[in-house]
Amino acid sequence: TLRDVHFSHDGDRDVLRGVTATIDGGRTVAVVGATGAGKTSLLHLIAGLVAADSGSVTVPAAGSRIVFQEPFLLAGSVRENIALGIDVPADAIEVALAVAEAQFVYDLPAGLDTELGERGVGLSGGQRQRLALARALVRRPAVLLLDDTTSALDPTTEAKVLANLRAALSQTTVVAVASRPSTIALADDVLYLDNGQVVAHGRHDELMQSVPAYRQLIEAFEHDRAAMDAELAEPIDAGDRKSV
Ligand code: TTP
Ligand code: MG
Repeated sequence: TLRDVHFSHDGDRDVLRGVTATIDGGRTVAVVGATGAGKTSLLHLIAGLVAADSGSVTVPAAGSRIVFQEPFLLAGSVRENIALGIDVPADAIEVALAVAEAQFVYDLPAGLDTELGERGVGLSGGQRQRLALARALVRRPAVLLLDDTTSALDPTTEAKVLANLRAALSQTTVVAVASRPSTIALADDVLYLDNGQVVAHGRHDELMQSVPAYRQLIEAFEHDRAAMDAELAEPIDAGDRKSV
């Protein structure tokens, strides 16, 4: 369980303005909002990466882990990239890879011993995201913070990962920034942020009914997603793809 009653400033401009939210332990909460609304800043606060200027952020003592949208890879083996310096039993790695739908690593030339990074094998965006998720999972987080972590996955794989997380981590609170409507609909609750403020907190279908601005945002996300899929049908440079 975590409770926030806080403000946060970046320099002289408030990024989060009087955010109050209680997230019950064990739930999956989607953080939804337009670009710049303060979603990443909110996760940074929960993770303790930044401090609130006023108000308070309370998280369970067991510690939280944040997985970023563009997960970094170190020059090192798959195993080293997952363990990142902690001692992880082999079966824990296996379980984490299964939950993250990252079994592709077993098909790499040397499996878990395959060297990654500049001198090694390169991974796709979706593969990196899944590996980064496995890295977070072996740390047995009490609160798992995902910042559009699964956005580069196809919708089917993304839905599988979320279902796995729910099954494997019934005690873990998951706070996930999400922009794909089908993903948002899977969360227990939605925290809708606009311009640094919590505008609504409730079930996705309820907010769709009762909060017109939320419904418009979701419709815009759907529209963007459709445009992206159409773009994918064209032979474009992969570098032109936006992440939503
Ligand atoms: P974010 O919290 O990054 O907004 P967001 O995560 O909702 O946006 P996106 O969907 O694009 O990821 O930013 C809110 C404001 O805070 C924005 O004006 C940028 C600013 N900001 C900083 O100045 N420093 C930081 O480290 C971060 C994370 C944000
Ligand atoms: Mg962000």
